[in-house]
Amino acid sequence: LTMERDLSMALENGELQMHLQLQVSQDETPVGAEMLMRWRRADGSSVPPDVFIPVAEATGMIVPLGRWALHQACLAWLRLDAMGTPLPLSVNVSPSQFRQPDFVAEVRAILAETGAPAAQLIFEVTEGLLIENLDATIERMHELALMGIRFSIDDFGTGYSNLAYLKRMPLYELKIDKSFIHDTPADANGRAIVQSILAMAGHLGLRVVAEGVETQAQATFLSEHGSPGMQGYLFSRPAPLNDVIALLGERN
Ligand code: G
Ligand code: G
Ligand code: G
Ligand code: MN
Ligand code: NA
Repeated sequence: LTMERDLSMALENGELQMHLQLQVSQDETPVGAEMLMRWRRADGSSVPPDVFIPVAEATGMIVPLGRWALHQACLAWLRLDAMGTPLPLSVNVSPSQFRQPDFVAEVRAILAETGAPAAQLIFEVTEGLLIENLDATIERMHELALMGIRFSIDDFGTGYSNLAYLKRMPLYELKIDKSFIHDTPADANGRAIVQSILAMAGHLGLRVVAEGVETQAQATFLSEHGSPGMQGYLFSRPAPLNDVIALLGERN
């Protein structure tokens, strides 16, 4: 496939870029940012990540891409810190990347090389990670957590339905999938699901981020039900680091 071949060249050709999307608290103070990979081909066309990430997963390209993304996240954190606006950064980690035998060693090496603090990184993993080798996965999460890395379950509510694993993992956060946020506040089932996740996370002592917040009505609903962190186009779109630095600078 052309995309497969092109993707394997994209990294060395400088066609990949990491964008950042701010996460905000109820008063719209930035509290973190998610690193999101973007691929713009030499001809100027963009390939959406929900198209190329699955290809990268299937071909094993996600391993070098994920390594590069983590390295970029560390560099981004250091630049934000140098500008006086340090923010915890969330990095998406694919299941096949997480399962690489040398994943922990690689994370350690990137942290050592860049000097970025592990405690400023949040690894977003999906429930798909929990389908296979649960014991080995949880053991590896604990190993990384001991280094200071924090963990978030991305797209929470859309995958694996067994909640028993939540108690066994060193978790920091749940990210409520944007499909549920989309259904608030208009839809009664949507409201019920979001309220239930917020209540459960509260009982488990987990931080929550609501994804895909696009309307003021959604933000108001969330503020009335526990004020989780919020991420979405209502507040800021994914953007290159320089744009995010400029935006944070304007606030100060
Ligand atoms: O960034 P949105 O803009 O379109 O991302 C679409 C999907 O691609 C999401 O599921 C997101 O988690 C995934 N994604 C974006 N960037 C990365 C990345 O750096 N690594 C991995 N594994 N997934 C990513
Ligand atoms: O990693 P994850 O699957 O959570 O990726 C987040 C995805 O959500 C990215 O594709 C990002 O571009 C997208 N996104 C961020 N904010 C919004 C939003 O307000 N609405 C929608 N529909 N998508 C969003
Ligand atoms: O901001 P970014 O270039 O990462 O946008 C990713 C996708 O999300 C694009 O398809 C873009 O058209 C769409 N998008 C950007 N801003 C908004 C928005 O405010 N609302 C919605 N629904 N989609 C948006
Ligand atoms: Mn994510
Ligand atoms: Na998500």
